[in-house]
Amino acid sequence: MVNFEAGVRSSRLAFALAALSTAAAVHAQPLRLYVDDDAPAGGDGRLWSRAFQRVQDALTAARARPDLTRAVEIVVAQGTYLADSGLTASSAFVLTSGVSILGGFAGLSQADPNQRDIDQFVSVLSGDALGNDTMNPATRSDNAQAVLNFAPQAGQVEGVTITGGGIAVRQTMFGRVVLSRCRISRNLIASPEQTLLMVNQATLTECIIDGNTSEHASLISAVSSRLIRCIVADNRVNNPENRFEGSLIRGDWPTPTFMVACLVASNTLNTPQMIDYNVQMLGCTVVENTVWFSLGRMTAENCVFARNLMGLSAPVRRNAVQGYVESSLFEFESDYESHWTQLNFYGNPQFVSPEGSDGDPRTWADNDYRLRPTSPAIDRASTRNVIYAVDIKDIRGLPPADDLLVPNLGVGAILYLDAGAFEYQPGEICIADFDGSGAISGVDIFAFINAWFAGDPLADVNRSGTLNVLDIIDFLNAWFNGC
Ligand SMILES: [Ca+2]
Ligand SMILES: [Ca+2]
Ligand SMILES: [Ca+2]
Ligand SMILES: [Ca+2]
Repeated sequence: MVNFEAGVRSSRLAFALAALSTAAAVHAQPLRLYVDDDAPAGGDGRLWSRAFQRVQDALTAARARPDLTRAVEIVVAQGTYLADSGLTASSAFVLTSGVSILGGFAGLSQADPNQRDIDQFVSVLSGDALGNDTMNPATRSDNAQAVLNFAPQAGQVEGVTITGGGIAVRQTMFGRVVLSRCRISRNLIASPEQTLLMVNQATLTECIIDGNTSEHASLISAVSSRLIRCIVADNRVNNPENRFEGSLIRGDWPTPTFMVACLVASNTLNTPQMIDYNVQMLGCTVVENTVWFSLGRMTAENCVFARNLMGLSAPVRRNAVQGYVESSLFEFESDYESHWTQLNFYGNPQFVSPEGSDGDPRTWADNDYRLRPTSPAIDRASTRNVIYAVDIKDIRGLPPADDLLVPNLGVGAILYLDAGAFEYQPGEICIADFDGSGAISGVDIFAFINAWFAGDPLADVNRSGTLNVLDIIDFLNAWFNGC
């Protein structure tokens, strides 16, 4: 009996799988629906010239398609696409089964509407129904409660800017969020029940989360999720009522949330921790953040922690981490409060230009957190974590590189991975560009000489471990040769 039933089940399963694979073979190409706010009215979305004007109309058409086994890609031209009004308790854009949204297309404004560049052709999905948002909460009363919602079996969202939340991205139960190359920006969370991301088992790849504010305990709730090669910068958690709770990002037990090759910069948190509740950071650069007590109760491997401020009333430069920390660079030796640590090291990470061209370290976008060739973070990280069996790339997508001038002090399968989110590529930084401006000028000579007389390790340009006259000769040789 048992065997018979098992046989029936497996033959049904085989039949179902065969039917599915046939359907997949027939409809290998997803159905494309086009959206462009510059399109003439009345389009059916089947061509650029007949594009829908609104993303909502494409989502409705996708839901009504006769063949639900066929995936749909909603292709969105540059422009700002606002929520419908009256959605203050629901979501502006709901992805249903098999439906994806791809932004960053030129659309009808260009000769080739299929031209795609997500930085040049910005497609904005906004929860702001009236298009009147400022950071004043009163301008948000018309906004949809959430901008994007992933229903079960939804596809992915790639190359759009998500703004005008409250909640920027959430999922219906059993929905699963997949975002790539998206920017989640200038959302304002005013309710204690909401967070910017309310996700479980989400995957965010190469996304930028910046300029968002939460008035309450935590900004992002991402349980059992992965943030890969993402930037989390210039966000605020004000949390005026309870300094003893909340964070920038929180996961949950039992399955950790991974942050891999991410930059976490210039966030300001009136909370005790920044990263909290079962988050594992690998190969991240954590810099220039302000937090009340610690950078987080987390597991960290191969990270760089530097230039962070702690204590909001009288902040001190300190980079404390609580948790297990391995093969990471700390600015100061006293910087972790961990119970378990090994193979960590200390010192100035020697970023190329931590202030950037505007001279202001707090404005992150122009700052250059790549490593100088003299950085102590080069060629000494650990690749023992199982996540590295799959993929090792830095935030730019570059693989580990072996600098032959630096001994390989790492542990694991690869001995020359660097700590931090930016893998130093031998030769990419010229030692003569001493101020990291990207150009070589007389300013670099003054900057170098000042550093040399000050005994700054940055002036050890030939990496001998000591400052001496050979560094001056090597610097001037590089300067006169233009590198
Ligand atoms: Ca508004
Ligand atoms: Ca700057
Ligand atoms: Ca390396
Ligand atoms: Ca090496």
